[in-house]
Amino acid sequence: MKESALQIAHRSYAPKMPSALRGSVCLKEGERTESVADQAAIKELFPNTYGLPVIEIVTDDCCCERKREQCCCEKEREREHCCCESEKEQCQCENGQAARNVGVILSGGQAPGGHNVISGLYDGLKRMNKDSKLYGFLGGPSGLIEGKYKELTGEIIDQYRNTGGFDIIGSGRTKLEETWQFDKGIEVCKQLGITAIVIIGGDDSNTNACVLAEYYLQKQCGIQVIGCPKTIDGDLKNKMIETSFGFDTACKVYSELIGNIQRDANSAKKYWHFIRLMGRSASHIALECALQTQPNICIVSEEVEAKQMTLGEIVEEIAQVVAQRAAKGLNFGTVLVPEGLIEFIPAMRALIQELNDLLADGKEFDVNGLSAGAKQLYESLPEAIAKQLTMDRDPHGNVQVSLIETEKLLIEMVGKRLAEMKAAGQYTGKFATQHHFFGYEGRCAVPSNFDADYCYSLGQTASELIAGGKTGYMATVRNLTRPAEEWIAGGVPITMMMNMERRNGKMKPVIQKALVDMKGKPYQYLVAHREEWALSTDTYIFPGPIQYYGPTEVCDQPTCTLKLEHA
Ligand code: FBP
Repeated sequence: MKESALQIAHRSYAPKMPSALRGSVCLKEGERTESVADQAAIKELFPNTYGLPVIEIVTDDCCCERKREQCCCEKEREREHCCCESEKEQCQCENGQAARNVGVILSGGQAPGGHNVISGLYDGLKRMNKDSKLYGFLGGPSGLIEGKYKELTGEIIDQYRNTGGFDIIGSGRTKLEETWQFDKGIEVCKQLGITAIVIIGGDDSNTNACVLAEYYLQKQCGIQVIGCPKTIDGDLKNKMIETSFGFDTACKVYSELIGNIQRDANSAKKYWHFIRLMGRSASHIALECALQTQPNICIVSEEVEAKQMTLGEIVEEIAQVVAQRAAKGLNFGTVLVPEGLIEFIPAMRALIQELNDLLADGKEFDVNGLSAGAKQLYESLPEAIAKQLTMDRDPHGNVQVSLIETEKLLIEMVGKRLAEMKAAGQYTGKFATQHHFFGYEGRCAVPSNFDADYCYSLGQTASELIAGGKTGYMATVRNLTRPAEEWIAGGVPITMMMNMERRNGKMKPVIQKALVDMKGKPYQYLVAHREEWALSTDTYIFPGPIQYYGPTEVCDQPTCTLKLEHA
């Protein structure tokens, strides 16, 4: 296969890591934890994995009593001291780890850096014992239950270091939630001698990882389960998880494209560009791209919901900005539209819910099955959009928002509103438009240095949690706005992030999804600046492409969201 120059050069990029992960390590346990809400219910559902302590991975000076007690080699246990440098080098603690067979699964949508999680995991396992093996389950969680796998050898891993995509083993959206699936998993793991599984996924996949960990503990089958926080959407974050991997790269790719469009708009001065950005539910991607590029308008779904806005009100706000710019002779601009918007407009959400019920279990769609209000709204939508709303749901029962062309809907409605305003003498400009949807352009991009480093560290962290016998944990790396050497690696019990939510009509334990925080600094920054951005021509920012080689202030910066949140 022919490779690009960057691909060849980048293979030898050595990801930066927290210094604590470099040598011999010790797992330092914190206080016992509680779930974010619904403690009694979560505790009852997860009797074995509830309340576990948070873990921090620290450098082991190799001389503490505990380490010597845990040390697996006899010779080492007999030692009085092994704390001097030369002793540390000879120390058998790491090399004395038993060989392990571990399975890894990529779950859900692609996110840049997944290959580095796997290479970090592989290197971590091999460093502990060169006879350890890593098996990749093919095509996502279904690979585990169908017994479809491949052994990931050093040769394979080397081809994928620092590359984008999930193609090393593929991904999928099969839900792991039924007992028969868990039992099938045990069977397959036993055949391969696998004693730990790493699930790289978003909130739903990590919830399922926890359910699996709990089940395997109950069954005492000797299989640990560790999760890793993935999703470009950026909505898997909380007190312990600063960001999910892939968000950084995806936002940088989209911001480059938005910046390029803004330069074009500012040059030709003839188009309004409506740009829809991926992010199934939360608006983190749209918000981050707005912070990076300063567009004229950025819609935030969470704000729409908080203000209970109607579609008509959103359209009115856009039309007013278009008219104000036109009055200044500026018949061009940029509008960022979050992919999930449609579900945050109260009336649309109600319609979608009715449609979900109507379409459940593959039923034929009949518009007369809708309530009077929902039917009226459905029939008022442009035909194409109405059709898109009735398309197949994903395996989690969600409407596939990436298939709904909200940007076109807004263009059509804003156009109509401007025509009315023109007739009433309130607008004299021109409204020529272009529409864009950025999603797939960024999901498999070559990971930014931030994501390459973060992901490799997550993989190494997962290997340490496995070696420490942990299960029901998510690998974490924190302190991410500091240089990588100062990052803090560890593990957080997945139950700590859970609450009870209604899903498909039933209360279920799930990891709380992080929507844009209206009181948070990133959103507040947008609010403080958006009026200025709406009417100006010289506030656009043009970030340019991701840089991999060069000064650290160009190549290693985290997202604006992360910087503002941790300022
Ligand atoms: P995950 O939540 O699985 O990470 O997926 C994120 C995402 O990229 C969303 O932004 C988007 O709505 C969805 O996947 C699209 O998925 P698909 O390509 O499977 O339709």
